[in-house]
Amino acid sequence: MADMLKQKGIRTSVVTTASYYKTYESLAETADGDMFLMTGDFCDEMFGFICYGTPKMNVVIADNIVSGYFKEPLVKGGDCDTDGDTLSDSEEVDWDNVKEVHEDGTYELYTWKELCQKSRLWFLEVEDYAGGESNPLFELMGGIEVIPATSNPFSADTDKDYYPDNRDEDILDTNPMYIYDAGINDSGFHKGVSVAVKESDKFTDGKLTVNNSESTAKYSFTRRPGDFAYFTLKPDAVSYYKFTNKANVAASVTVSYEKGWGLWEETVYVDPDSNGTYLLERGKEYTIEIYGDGYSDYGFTAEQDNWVYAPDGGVWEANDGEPLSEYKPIKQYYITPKLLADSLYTKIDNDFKITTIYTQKDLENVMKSLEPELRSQLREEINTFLTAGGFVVLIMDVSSHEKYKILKVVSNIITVSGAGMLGSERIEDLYIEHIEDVLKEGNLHICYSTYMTKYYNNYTPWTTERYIPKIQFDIAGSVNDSLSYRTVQDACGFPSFDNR
Ligand SMILES: [Ca+2]
Ligand SMILES: [Ca+2]
Ligand SMILES: [Ca+2]
Ligand SMILES: [Ca+2]
Repeated sequence: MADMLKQKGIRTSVVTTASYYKTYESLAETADGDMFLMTGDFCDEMFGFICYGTPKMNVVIADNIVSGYFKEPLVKGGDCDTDGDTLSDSEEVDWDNVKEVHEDGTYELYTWKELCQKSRLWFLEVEDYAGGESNPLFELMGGIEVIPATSNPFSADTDKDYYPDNRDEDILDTNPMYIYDAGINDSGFHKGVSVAVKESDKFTDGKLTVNNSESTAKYSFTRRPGDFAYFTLKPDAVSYYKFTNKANVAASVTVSYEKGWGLWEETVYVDPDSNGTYLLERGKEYTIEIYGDGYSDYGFTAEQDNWVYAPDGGVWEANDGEPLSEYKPIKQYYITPKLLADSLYTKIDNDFKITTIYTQKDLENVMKSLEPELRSQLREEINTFLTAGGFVVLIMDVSSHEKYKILKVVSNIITVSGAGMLGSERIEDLYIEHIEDVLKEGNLHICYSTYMTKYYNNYTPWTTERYIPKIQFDIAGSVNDSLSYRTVQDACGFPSFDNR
């Protein structure tokens, strides 16, 4: 029967389950056909069978066997690249383990069994092919001639780790995908300048999207369900990160790093904070492992999360769990003009009185910089004079009577300019009213820092108005576990001062 088909030039292939494989094997072999095992998703194989003119070839990579079709017959030195990974078919083949290569580039092959035996010297496995004998398909396919290969010529990504074969450091083993930290650096947002997209310095299959109107910079990846996927990230500075696994069924994310070395090496898992973000340290190499159940590919995004929306101000704090240098500030208060004006002055019957308007305990923390003593000093020491450029407020540094900070208010722009040029008159009520107007116009957002040393408190403009940086890079470069931040609305439950 098989001979008859062959004689008539009818090439016969068989699609069968494993149990009938042996029954039909000789038929397909005699009639120059192919065998297709109905295991897993064999659509690709069928597609290849229908579309390609070349016969199906069996390729062995280490201890695995794959079958497929070359776009053009395989020839040593040929430049056909079936899978489009820029390595030619010939470059993906391990010609040293091909039985014989003729002058014209054609060749003769070992069977898989011969290849395994050849890779073993006595009990020593000299090549990875020796491991093929324990492959479940070996019993079935051990006698078939195979092409030995260093990478899969039918797949652009042999180990399915999303690094294509031509870019993969380790073609047969999973490498974590690279997340370029500089690309997602969010420190430039909320400062009124556009953040540009940065090119990755290494290969990544992620797509970097910078959205200046939403102040986000994130990498997006697509991963297949049912496999763990890995990413590596080495922060350039201590930062908060948000990792989002968008698998629509069961989704997981774990973040870890290796500690110690050799026998003492251990994996340390990092817990997310209550917002689900991770505080990661500078220079440490973190591995992010994700998993998604379900049937369809899913998305994964990685971004920094170093800003908190604080329309009513807030407090940033580096606790001294670790000793901070005496020059490092431990607290910064971000104060809105309304909050400042309200807490400095209340106008009652045309008289200005200093009153405490907010009584909530948490708000007292925010207002600590303006506690009664300090507040009265501040009021006493505020001096004004008008300039051509606009309204200038001189605020005396209350803890060092030799220094003065000058907040120059021009429209919405505030600059700190110069120090030590006090010489004006004590403030008059007229000017207090004027100051209050300026404050209430919303022109004076300030950031007040307390320092550990008693010599220095200072006021600087809150240039990222309505947003507080969770991390002060210049201050907290080496602080990791001791950072905290609170917004006024978190602390007090106020929806917003503007809406009250
Ligand atoms: Ca290729
Ligand atoms: Ca390949
Ligand atoms: Ca790969
Ligand atoms: Ca790899």
